[in-house]
Amino acid sequence: MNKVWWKEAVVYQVYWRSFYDSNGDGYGDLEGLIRKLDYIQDLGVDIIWLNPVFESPDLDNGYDISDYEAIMPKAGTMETWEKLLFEVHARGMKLIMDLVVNHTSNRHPWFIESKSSRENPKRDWYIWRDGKEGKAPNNWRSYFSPSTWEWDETTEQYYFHSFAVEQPDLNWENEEMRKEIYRMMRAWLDKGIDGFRLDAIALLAKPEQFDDADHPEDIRYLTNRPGLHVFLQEMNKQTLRDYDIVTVGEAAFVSPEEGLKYVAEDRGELNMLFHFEVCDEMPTWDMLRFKEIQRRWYKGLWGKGSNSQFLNNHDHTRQVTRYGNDGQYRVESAKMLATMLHTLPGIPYIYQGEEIGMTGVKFESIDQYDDIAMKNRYAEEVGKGRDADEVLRSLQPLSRDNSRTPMQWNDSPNAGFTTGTPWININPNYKEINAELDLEHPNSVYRYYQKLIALRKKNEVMVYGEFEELPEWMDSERLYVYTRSLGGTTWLIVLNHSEDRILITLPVDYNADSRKLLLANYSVEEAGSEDQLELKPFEARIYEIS
Ligand code: ISL
Repeated sequence: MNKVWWKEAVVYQVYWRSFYDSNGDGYGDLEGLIRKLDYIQDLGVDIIWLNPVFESPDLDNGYDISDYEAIMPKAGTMETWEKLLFEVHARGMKLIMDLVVNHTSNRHPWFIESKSSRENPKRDWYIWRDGKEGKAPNNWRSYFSPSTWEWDETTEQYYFHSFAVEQPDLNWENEEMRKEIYRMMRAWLDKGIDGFRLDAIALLAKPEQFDDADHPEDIRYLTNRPGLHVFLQEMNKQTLRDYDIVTVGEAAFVSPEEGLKYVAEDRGELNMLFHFEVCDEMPTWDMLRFKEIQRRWYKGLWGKGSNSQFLNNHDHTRQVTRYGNDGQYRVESAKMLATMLHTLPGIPYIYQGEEIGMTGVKFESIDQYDDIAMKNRYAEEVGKGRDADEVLRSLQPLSRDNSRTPMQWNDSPNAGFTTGTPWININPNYKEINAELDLEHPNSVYRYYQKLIALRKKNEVMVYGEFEELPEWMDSERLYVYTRSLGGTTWLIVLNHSEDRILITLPVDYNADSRKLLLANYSVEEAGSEDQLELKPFEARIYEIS
C-alpha cells in the first residue's frame, strides 16, 4: 500500500459550537478553539475536522448554509478563521473543513432566486417538480421530515429536500451550479485548508423520474444513485486533485463494494469514507456483528482504498455510553474502545470529549433538546397520537444531542465551557468528568489516548499492518483478539468487551517469552501461566510479538 501523510494521521473532530466559548454568548467559537489548540495538539493528533462554520440561519447547526464564503457570526469572523488556520499550521497540524454541497439553506440567495419564478436563471439549480394528483410528486421520506417534497405557492411546484424543509437539495445535474461549487471549493483550498469532510455526499444524484417507493420508511433510495460517481470524479478533476489534501466522504448505507467506488486509489474520487454500518445498524454493542462488519470492510478495501475508524461523532451518541460502559467501567471501557479503534485498520477519528470519556446525556423534556431531526420526529410521532413521554423516551438514546453537550473543561460553572448561558445543557456529570481532571491524572483517558497516538507515530504496523483475527476467538461474543503485521513486526491486540474476568490461553506462538507488553488499560501483572492471560472487565492489551 503506498504511503501518504493522511494515512498515518489521527483526526480530531471539533464541533466548535460546543467546544469553548471565548465571548460569553453561550456558543463555542473559533477564538475559543484557538485558545484550546494546545490541548488538541498535546494529544498528538494531526488533523482537525471543523464542523461547518459558514454563514447559516443555523436550523441544522450549520448544515444549512446561506453563504459558502462568509463565516457565521456566532463562530467568528473571516479574520478569526484565518488566524485559526495559521495557528493550526503553526502547531504542525492540518485543518479540514466540513463542506455541505448536497443542499443549501432555503435562505441562500441561490434558492431565493430559484423559487422566485419558474423562469429565473437559477430555477434549475434546485429540484422542482409538479405535484401528482394534487399531492407531492412521490412518497419518499426525508431524513428529517415525512416527505422530501415541499410545496411552493408562488411558482406552484414542489421542491426536493433530503433533510429539513429548510434545506433544499441542489440539482447536481445543472452544470452551471456545479461549476460555482467547484469555484467555491477552490477558493477555500487556495486559502490553504488541508481538505474536506464531504457531508451527505452519497445523496448528490437524484432520478429524473421520481417514482413511489414500496417502503418509504427505508430511505436508502436517497443514496448511492446512478450518476453519483460521475459527479465525484468531475469534482476531483475540477478541484481536489490539484492540491495535496485529504478528503473524507460521509456515505451512509454503502457496502464495501460500493465504498470502493468512492475511495479506490485508482478511482480519482475521495480518499476515505465514513460508512455507518455500525452506527446505523448496531444500536447497542454486538461483538459478532461488529467483527463481521470489520472483516467485510477490511476484505473490501485493504490495499485498494482507505477506511475510517470511529464509533461516535456529532450525529451519534457517545461511544462509551452506547458501546462501552459509562458507569463502573467508564474509564476502562473508554480506553478499550480507543485501543480497538486505533489498532484496527483505518484512520482513527476522535470526536471531541471522547478523549476524556465523556458520556451521553438524557434531558427530561423535549424543550431541552435542540436537534432538528429529533424535534421534527417527536412532533411527527406525537402528531400521530402517540404518548409524548413514550416518544421522548424512544428518541432519547439516539438523539444527536447526546454528543452535542458542551466540552467539559473543569468543574467550574458550566464546566468551564462558557461564562454565559450555554446554548444546550451541560452534562451534569461534568464535575467528575472534565479535561482538567484528566490532565492531572497520569492514568486518565486523555493520557491513554496520548500513548495510543504516540505508539502510532512510532510504529507503522498500526497504519500499514495486515489485520488477522486469531481463529480461537473469532466467534467470541466478549473477546476480540487479532494481530497486525508488517515486515517482521507482529502486534497482538487482546480486547475484553465484557464485565467478566476471563482467563484465556494463547497459542504457543504468543507465549510469555515471545510477547512484550506495549500498552494496557490496567496495570498488568502477567497472571496465569506463561501462555495464559487473565483479563479484567473491559481490559485491553497491545503486545509486540517477537
Ligand atoms: O448520521 C447519519 C448516518 O448514520 C445520518 O443520519 C446523517 O444525518 C446523514 O448521514 C447526514 O448527516 C450529515 O448531514 C446532515 C446533518 O444534519 C448531519 O449533522 C451531517 O452529519 C444534513 O446536512
